[in-house]
Amino acid sequence: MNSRWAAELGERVCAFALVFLLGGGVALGSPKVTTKAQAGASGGAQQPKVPMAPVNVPPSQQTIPTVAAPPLPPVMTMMGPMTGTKEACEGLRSLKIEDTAIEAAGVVDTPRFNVPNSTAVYRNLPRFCRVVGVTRPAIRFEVWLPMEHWSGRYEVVGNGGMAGVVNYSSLAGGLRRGNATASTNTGHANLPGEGFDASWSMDKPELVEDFGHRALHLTTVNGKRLTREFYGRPAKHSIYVGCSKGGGQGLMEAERYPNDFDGIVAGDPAYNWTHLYAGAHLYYSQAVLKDPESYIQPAKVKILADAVNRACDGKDGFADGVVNDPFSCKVDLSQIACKEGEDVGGCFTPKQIEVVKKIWAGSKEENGKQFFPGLLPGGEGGANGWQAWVTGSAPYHGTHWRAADSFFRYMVMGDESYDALDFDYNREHDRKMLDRLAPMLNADDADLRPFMKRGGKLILYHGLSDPDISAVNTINFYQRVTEIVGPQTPGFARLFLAPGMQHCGGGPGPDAFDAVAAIQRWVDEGTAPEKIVASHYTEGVLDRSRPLCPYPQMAVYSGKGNAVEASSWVCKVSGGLAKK
Ligand SMILES: [Ca+2]
Repeated sequence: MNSRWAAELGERVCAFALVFLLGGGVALGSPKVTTKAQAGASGGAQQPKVPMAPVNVPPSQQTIPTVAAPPLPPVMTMMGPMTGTKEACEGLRSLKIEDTAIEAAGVVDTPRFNVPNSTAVYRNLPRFCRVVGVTRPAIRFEVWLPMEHWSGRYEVVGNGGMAGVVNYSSLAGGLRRGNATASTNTGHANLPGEGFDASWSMDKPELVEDFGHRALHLTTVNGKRLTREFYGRPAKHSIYVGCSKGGGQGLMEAERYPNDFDGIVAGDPAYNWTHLYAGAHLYYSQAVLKDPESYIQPAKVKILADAVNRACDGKDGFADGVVNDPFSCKVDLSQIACKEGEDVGGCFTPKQIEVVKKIWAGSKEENGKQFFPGLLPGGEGGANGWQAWVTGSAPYHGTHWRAADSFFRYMVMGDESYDALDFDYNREHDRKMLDRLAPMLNADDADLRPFMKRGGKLILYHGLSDPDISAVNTINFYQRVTEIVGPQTPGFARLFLAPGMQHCGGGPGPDAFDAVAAIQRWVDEGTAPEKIVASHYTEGVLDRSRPLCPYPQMAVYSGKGNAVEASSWVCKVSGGLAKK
């Protein structure tokens, strides 16, 4: 009953295209990274965590503004109050913004901030003016404005999962960079702790529109206005930073509102939303939940991960647990298949082998066209790997299923009793119900020429071991941009693939890197990133660094120097990407 798309069987042959390279030094012995992007769901437990936004910012960037502070203008504005002061902050309460109520505006003097209705606390914050507002109908937003040492920049941060909360973690990150920073809940509140909750969308198409693009755009515009009023001058530059849903929001902005930002960082982007939900979240779930025999017990994920590493880890020259080139990785799954009479607890049954093949192959339409790409081999293990997303701790606990279940029940079908396992994209009614959401949710128009022409810069990144959204999906987007824009593409848009990184962080590969500093340099100085150095920490200790390279290059060992240091690696086109 679940033959939605004919899954391609047969050996997984990773023959896409890519590559990376580069070298660069990272100071070994840096302090512990604390803002490694938080990858999604915890092992399919009851409360999956949503990938909150971005960010991979090294600790050095977290507490010290990266840019020397320009002097604040000691002038009275025509508006009255002194700019950048307590009075100016509190004066923002009376600012008139269309359809918007400013609920609060005041200075946060302590270095810590307690998140409302939460136990979360952010420390080591500089003094800031905190503005809280609501734009009709229910777009809640906050803007945090540094009281001193403003970088002159304006930053908007994105969301994770189904959003529904202001992203305080990323607000804190932007503030520490010295940026005036804004975040929105995208127009609805989620059920507490349920990051993929879509029940708010039931029969509320206007809220879906807000979630899809309107809330972030209006917050961007309104936050710019507040920034200008507070400092008495507009920001020199505006940037956007987000991962997952946040990455998709970044592409939505570049496509639909190209004048909003000078620079955009879009990580692991959920951009073709309806395809992602039907062709990945649901498709992978339909495979693993098809019948009790198809379910892969979480303890078996390690068997698969080990088989992948045996086949492909060492091919890049280093058996370090990271498959650098999943596009050249072929895994003979018969090696983990149960032998006659073997205890099935330690091997894969024929049905389980079929599930792995389906997930690697991805979903297809009836005509054979790829609907959404499959996951790449590598990095399946660990708490944020397949165990979190694909298998869950038990059937129906994987995050792919949790996401699909709520989305199809409430947003697609508007029927609380709907069972998403029954969805079939090849059935006309089902396809229509899904596709009607595409204009509101999808950001898959690869014609980024308006954004390029206004001088916009785009950094895309994606973890090659992402068990949520296949990195191939982002490669496909970048290739489409290149087809439209041509050889000028790297002059304004670059894609960095991160080997061994899972969803927005985590995994065996280096996952701590500062894409924000790279976009700021590109925007401020016009210097395009030739590489971005990524670091890997084990229990807070830096043990490896590696350059991330602009697609289609990949990092290749130079042949000299210590392989754990980024300076020993160069960026060049090779491996599976070179063959594409
Ligand atoms: Ca390796």
